[in-house]
Amino acid sequence: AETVHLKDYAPFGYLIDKVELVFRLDPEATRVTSRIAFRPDPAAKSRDFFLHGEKLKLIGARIDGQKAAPEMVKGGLRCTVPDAPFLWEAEVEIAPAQNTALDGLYMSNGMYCTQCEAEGFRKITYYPDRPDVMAPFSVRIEGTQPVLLSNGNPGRKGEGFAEWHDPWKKPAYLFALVAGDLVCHSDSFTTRSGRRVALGIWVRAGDLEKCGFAMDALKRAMAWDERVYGREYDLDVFNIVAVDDFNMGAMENKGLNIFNSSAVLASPETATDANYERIESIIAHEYFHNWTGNRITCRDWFQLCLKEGLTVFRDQQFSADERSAPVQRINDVLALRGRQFREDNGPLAHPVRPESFVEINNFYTATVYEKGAELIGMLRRLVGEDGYARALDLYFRRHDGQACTIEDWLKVFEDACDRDLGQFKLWYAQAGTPRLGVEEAWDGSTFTLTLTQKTPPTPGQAQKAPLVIPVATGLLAPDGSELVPTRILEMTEARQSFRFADLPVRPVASVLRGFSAPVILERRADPRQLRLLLAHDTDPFNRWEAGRLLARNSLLAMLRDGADPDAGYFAALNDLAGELELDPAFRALCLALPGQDDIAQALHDGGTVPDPVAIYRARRSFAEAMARALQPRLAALYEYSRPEGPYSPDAGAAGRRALAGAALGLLTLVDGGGRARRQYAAADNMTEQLGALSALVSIGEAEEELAQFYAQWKDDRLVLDKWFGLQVGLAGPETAVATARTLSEHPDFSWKTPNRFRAVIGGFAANPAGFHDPSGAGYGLVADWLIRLDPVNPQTTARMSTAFETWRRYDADRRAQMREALERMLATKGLSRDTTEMITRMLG
Ligand code: DPP
Ligand code: ZN
Repeated sequence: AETVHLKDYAPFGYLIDKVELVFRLDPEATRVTSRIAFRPDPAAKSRDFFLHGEKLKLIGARIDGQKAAPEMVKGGLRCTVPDAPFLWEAEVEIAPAQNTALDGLYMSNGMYCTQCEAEGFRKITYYPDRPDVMAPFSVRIEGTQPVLLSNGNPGRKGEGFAEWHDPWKKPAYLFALVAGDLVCHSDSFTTRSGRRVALGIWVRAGDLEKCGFAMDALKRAMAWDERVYGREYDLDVFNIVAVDDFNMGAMENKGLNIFNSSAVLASPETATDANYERIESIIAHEYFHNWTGNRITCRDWFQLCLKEGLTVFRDQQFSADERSAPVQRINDVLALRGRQFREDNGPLAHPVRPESFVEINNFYTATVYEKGAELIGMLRRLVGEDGYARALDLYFRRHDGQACTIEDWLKVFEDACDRDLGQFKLWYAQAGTPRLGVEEAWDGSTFTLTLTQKTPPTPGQAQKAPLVIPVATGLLAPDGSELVPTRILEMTEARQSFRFADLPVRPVASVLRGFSAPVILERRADPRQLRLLLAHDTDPFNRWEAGRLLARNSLLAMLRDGADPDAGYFAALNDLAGELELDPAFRALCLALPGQDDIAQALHDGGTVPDPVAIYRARRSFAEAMARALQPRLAALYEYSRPEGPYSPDAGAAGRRALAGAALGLLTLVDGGGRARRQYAAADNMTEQLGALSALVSIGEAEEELAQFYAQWKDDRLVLDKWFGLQVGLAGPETAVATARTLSEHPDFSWKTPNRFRAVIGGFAANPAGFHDPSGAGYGLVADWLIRLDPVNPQTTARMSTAFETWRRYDADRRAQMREALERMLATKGLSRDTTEMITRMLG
């Protein structure tokens, strides 16, 4: 397979004035005719008329009405064309019912839908399928389905057809079409300049009652983008369609977002608080793309973070505003550390703006998205809120309607804020997580912090240069009062000292407040200082972080030296958990333990080979000790935190349920399961039903409830995913492999549906105690399923192969077993380009 390089970018030789498409839908033989008005681009050097096309049957092509004779080449066609404006017409045939890869035009439960990002449009017709080619599209759909949708504004409509016109020029990856028997949850939004926009969420008949929350989130997102970024919506309609078979969360097609049904549908009985929160953030994310992605798009796929990093940053800001900012920040950092740090410290590490790829779908990664968002956050910290606002205004003014690069993005900051960002740009080019070291000195009145930075080598990048790192820092007095409020220490060198003069006492430093940069803080932590920060830090993130470090250090000591759980930590946590004025959602986060993978990485970083089974056991006994030490407190929290009255998904009520749920999870480890069983029986919402069930599964006492849950929910796909996921995800080391095996033989394991595959195989692979079973059976099971899925759906297979990315961390036996599994997959005949690239890089 060929590698594509950023440095080889060359513009296409032609501009497109308009695109007209006609679809005559048929599951086995859909006809697509295209009429495309091309003209030579005076600014471009190349006159290579190459159109992408894959899995297309060409019926015929004409240029200015004359039969054309294109040369069929790998990945598309070439043709001799006039050196003047011309009309290209082509007719192709495709078979959406045969398209199991869910890329291009495909079918899901009898409904037609599309996914074109990144390179799916070339499976629909011949086209310059690259994001820097933008054009206005008109679409006519002919089909018997009652609902026929495409991008833009609706045009003529009649028996068996509908027409759509999108006035905004767009790249082909934003094209969408939907045809099916759908019903609509409608509403409207009036923009601040007074234009009325018709909003629709399109679902199957039985799901109509589950659209209200997504609609409400959409309207809040529209208002927020006007208020905070001055961005107004720009079409007469905005439609969202829910689809059961979908490779990702959702897609921001212009005016016609297509969503995985798991990211839209919610009712109190079927969705958890976490589901509601995810729906709100994905709805906002896709909506925000209308400006950051659609109006201003990417020049090429190497610039993916231009739209994704910024749009993730914007959706995180939105959630922080709509909910609790500290809780949002902690959750964002947990996700970053859980996925991006893991990626950035293994064989798949790559820069936020990669320099080469084989399959672009493999680069929709935590690094591009989540680290990409962190870079925006750092920029904002460095130039300040006002500078950020000026830069964004300039970005929208200067680049509307263009396909841009990271250079364009940074230039608006340089121009708007009069600042050189040459060194900052390294963050986009250099992979790996910087390690930030901290040394302290005290001379009786001046406190000196010496910071060091070092980024370990990553594949293809042995040497690393120092980065600009904004280190938000404050100082506390030993009595817990704040001596010096937060200031940004701007680090630009490998080693740098910062002085705080004229202090009355030696302070305790609170470093990297709010997690002001995506780095690993390496600091020998004195437990007394950490307990002080846990009790008193004015920065909520660092308060939480102090507790997390105490828990982690205690777990590491248990695993390395057989130490007992840290009673001092439990006492401090007990006090914090009882602070009634503290946000319940925040307290719930403080009661959560570091994850198993987090501990494995910490052991590895400290030079100890992690044993996942030992980690599982240590974590369990730590949790039991914690439950016993905090029992009265937890019992009270469980009793009094739960909100009263009918279920509401708002942040306040969800936070109270989260606190009660955290208490229940711990109490169940020591109370025999009585509380959980009672809660399960009484629950009237999925958050409490699933919370109780999870607690019971964790202690292996859930047989009856699991059977009851299945009987109650077997006809609801999204809920059944939870039933599968929870069993494979929570099973202990003795039963995990057997559970996964049994459930993968279950008649409801419809493995071709990505959501179900992710729930069962992905859920199991994310259970370290099962996946890393010493027999190697866990690796074998996952590898077998990936080999089976690959020919059906390469994108999802490649994504899930990352289960193996940490293989070098483990002992010789496990390493050998994982390598063997990877090599077996790689040796599979006909393995997709997607999966081949991922495994090759992991073995590399
Ligand atoms: N649908 C994906 C996202 O919104 C890709 N654009 O991030
Ligand atoms: Zn996105």
